[in-house]
Amino acid sequence: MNSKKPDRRGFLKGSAALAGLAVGSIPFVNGKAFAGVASDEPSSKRGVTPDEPNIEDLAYGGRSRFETSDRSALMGSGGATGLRNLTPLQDSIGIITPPSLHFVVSRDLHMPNIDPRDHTLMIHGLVDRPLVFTMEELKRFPSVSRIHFLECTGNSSVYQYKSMLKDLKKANSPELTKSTYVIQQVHGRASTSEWTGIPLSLLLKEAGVQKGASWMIAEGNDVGKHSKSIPVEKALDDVLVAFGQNGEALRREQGYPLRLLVPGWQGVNNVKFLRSIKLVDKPYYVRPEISQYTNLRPDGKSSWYGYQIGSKSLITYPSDAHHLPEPGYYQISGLAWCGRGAIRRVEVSTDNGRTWKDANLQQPIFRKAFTRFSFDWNWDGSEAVIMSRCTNEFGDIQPTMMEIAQLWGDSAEPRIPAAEIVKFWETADVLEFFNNPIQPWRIERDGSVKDALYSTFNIKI
Ligand SMILES: Nc1nc2c(c(=O)[nH]1)N[C@H]1C(S)=C(S)[C@@H](COP(=O)(O)O)O[C@H]1N2
Ligand SMILES: [Mo]
Repeated sequence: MNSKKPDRRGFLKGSAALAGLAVGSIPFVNGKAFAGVASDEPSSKRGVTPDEPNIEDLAYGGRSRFETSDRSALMGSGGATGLRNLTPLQDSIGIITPPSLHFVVSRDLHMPNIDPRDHTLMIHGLVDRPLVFTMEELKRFPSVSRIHFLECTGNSSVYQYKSMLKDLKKANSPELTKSTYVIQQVHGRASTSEWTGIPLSLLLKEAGVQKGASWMIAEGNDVGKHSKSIPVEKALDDVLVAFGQNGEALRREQGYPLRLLVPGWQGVNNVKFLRSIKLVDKPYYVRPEISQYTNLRPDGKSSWYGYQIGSKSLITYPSDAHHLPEPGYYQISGLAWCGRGAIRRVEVSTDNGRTWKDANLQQPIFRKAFTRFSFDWNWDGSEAVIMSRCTNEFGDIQPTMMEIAQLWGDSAEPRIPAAEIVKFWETADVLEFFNNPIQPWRIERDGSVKDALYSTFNIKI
């Protein structure tokens, strides 16, 4: 799955199109990689299986048994309760995350198994006509499909890195340590799907939002009744009441049969198993927006109500799950996204941030969705630090980890003095947010790839 060996002939044919690449001087992937298995071996040894699929394979298809990429379940909890299964971004292909690999964050260990015939959505509070919809009624409304990323508020935080170290220490398994990667464990709370649902604005129009209603409280039907305050302005803008994901019904772990999809906003807003929307005149200070999912400021207070995910990019290949077999040509590939709009530009540095060059962006580019970028690179075999940074359509540039602390909050909030940033992250036992740092990966001489960001903090667990 992680192997990215280009087919030699196909590659050479296409190589004329690679601008700026001195093709003649590149030691391409050498031929032995394609020698395959000696033909006198019995077919059973070559892994050849009978060609007849069984009826279950055809009724609802599964992947080839040779594909093993998965959402690891063990890591990432750091002792917190709930479900956390992380997208293997190291294996990501294109921009869409298959439902089976979409990350899962649920604050309950329980997961509702809802019969859609029993499920209803109530819209009430400050409305002219309180309404209750069955799933059947909801599906009669005109629906839309949109490609959007979903990212957990705490993705890519130093806290997640600490959690990973804690989990590994607890498990005390060298095997596990070897197969646990920063790209998945720290960054894997982000996925992109085509979501299908009804614009919430339509349903709110049906109910008639009253004048004083400035917020809505969305509530899910899980044991903990996960709830979130959301401004009506956003609700009327681009929020969906979604029942579909990548061409099929939502998966159970993604909130079957109905969830809120709040494009570009932190994951916590995207209430799964959605059963109630109450229009109100102020935020309700519910648990996930008060005691959790807020930033602790240096003055001990918490910064409250940050919503939008900033400009963010990440090289997914090569990353710390990969190994480069030899010097030569590699296509660096990665994902960029932003909660405010479309990605306009991605730059890549292969010399530890000294110089930057534009990457290619895969078209079409969707707003508030993963954008795939690629960059042709000839690795000369010496130690190299590679990284990407992106810019959105408004000119917002992805920051470094050091810059993030200074960007926190607005003028009303104290920023962390530059000299105290490192200490703050190393010692604060909080889940920090607005985590869109530039992620450097270090390629070592032996071809191994290491995280060159989180591991530089002196973290004691
Ligand atoms: N009902 C319910 N909705 C929920 C949650 C939850 O625990 N219960 N977790 C929230 C959080 S914190 C995140 S990051 C997203 C994750 O969505 P996913 O599991 O579909 O990836 O769902 C949000 N919606
Ligand atoms: Mo989350």
